[in-house]
Amino acid sequence: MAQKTIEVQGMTCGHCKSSVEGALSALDGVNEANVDLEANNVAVEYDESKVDASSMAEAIEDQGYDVVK
Ligand code: 9UX
Repeated sequence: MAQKTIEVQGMTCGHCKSSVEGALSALDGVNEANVDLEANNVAVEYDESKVDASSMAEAIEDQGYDVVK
């Protein structure tokens, strides 16, 4: 299982946190997603053989947030 911290802009409240965590968790291969609102990032634990960084970024952007690349 791989781990990665993705920087995300625009998450300000608990609902933002839930949206991003929910969108990532819905992807096949994502085991765990945990948003840190103060740090503006999301820590993900995922299976590299099933999901990659660009699909995770896309899922976050679909929720209306900007991923820092
Ligand atoms: Mo509350 Mo988070 O309006 O965008 S959902 S700040």
